[in-house]
Amino acid sequence: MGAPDTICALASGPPPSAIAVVRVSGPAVRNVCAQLLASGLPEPRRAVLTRIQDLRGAEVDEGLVLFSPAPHSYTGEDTLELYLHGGPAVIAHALDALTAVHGVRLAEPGEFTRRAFEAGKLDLTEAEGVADLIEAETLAQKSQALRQVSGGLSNIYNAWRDDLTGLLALVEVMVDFPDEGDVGSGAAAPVREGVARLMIDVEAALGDGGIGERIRDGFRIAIIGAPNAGKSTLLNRLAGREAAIVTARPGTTRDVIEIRRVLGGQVVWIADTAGLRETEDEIEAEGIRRARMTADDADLCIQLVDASDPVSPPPLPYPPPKGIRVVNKADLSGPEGIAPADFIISAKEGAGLETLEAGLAARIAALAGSVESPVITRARHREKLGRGLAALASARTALDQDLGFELVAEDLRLAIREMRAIIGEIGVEDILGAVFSRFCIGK
Ligand SMILES: Nc1nc2c(ncn2[C@@H]2O[C@H](COP(=O)(O)OP(=O)(O)O)[C@@H](O)[C@H]2O)c(=O)[nH]1
Ligand SMILES: [Mg+2]
Repeated sequence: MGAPDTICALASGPPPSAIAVVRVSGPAVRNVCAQLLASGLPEPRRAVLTRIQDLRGAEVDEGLVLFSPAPHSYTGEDTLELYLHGGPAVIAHALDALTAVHGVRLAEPGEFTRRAFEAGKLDLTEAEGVADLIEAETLAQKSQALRQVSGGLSNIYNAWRDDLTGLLALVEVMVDFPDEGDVGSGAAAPVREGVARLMIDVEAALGDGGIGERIRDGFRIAIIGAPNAGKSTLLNRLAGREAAIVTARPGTTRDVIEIRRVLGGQVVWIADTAGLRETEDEIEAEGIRRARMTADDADLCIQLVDASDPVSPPPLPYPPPKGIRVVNKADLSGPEGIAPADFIISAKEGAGLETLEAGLAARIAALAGSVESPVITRARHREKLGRGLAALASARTALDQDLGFELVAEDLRLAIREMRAIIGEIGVEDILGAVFSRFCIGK
């Protein structure tokens, strides 16, 4: 295997900006310094002000540079950072000058972090945390990502892996020396206890209501109700724009329309859905099927009722706290005509909207606060942890039914594999591309 390419990229935001940070990492960094910096190779980890030029000697800019020699850098390789004036022409000239040096090319998205992962600077959950931190929009997303970057999840998964490895060692002794001492139910007891204890912890992590994923990806609120109840009007109000088409004609909304906003300190997706009614129309029927799916999947479901509609609303299956009964078109009806509701609004005129928003925000905030530090922040973790739990359950069955320690050992090995896959110790090739390609370039 030859030396890896040296990569470079703009690491700061799009120009123009006050300062642009260009990052270079790899074995050619020392050449870059020798050929492009008037200062030559800067003293390690010291900001140095220098003229930067291209290979023909034309000035690129004057700015600070920072050299971090391997292995004490983000990527574990020799790394150079250039702090330039943040104009598009400066950045373009700098990247041209860098890539003209032998062995230097532009970086792929996430390639710096991928190198950090491959150098063992970060495990996979920490690298995922880096991506989440860069994309974090709410404080809740930020603190969850930061905890993940600093090993908050790795510590838990590592501890489970280590516990499992300890149990496996006990079981392997019993496989290897079945006739020695008091092997049998007595010797199996600590294994049985260990498996039971781990199952409780893993079940608790899996039973978190998906809060970690919701904080990261957004909570979900569905608006459901009869045609013409004013669902689309309410969505537009909550969006602050005309996201959905509003007409007096029932059955206008056929697909699920979602808007994204911050509510109660959390990212929230609010979905407008097709009105629930019996219909012969194939497209509308599909819309209604999607409406039910969206509602099933939602954390909160606004069940919208038209105060002026004498027809009784369709069955609304979600009890509180998920189901929130909202009566709309209060402007068309005297207070005496209004059925009991959690909120009474006029989506068209805006009455009661602030109270409704505050109520939704409080419910979302309560949901988000219901789990202190979620262990699972992505579907990837949930899937693997679920498989780990299944392997533990199988180990318990093998112990209970005395099916032999070989089987127990095999199940424990499976569970260990799942933990190691979560932190990226094994089986990562297929997912690495997926994880890192979603990073921005320069990270
Ligand atoms: N008077 C009154 N009309 C409303 C109110 N909300 C919606 N509408 C009207 O009811 C009709 C149906 O609204 P729309 O939002 O399309 O209902 P959807 O079918 O539930 O999405 C439209 O003509 C709206 O202008 C309201 O609060 N008061
Ligand atoms: Mg509609």
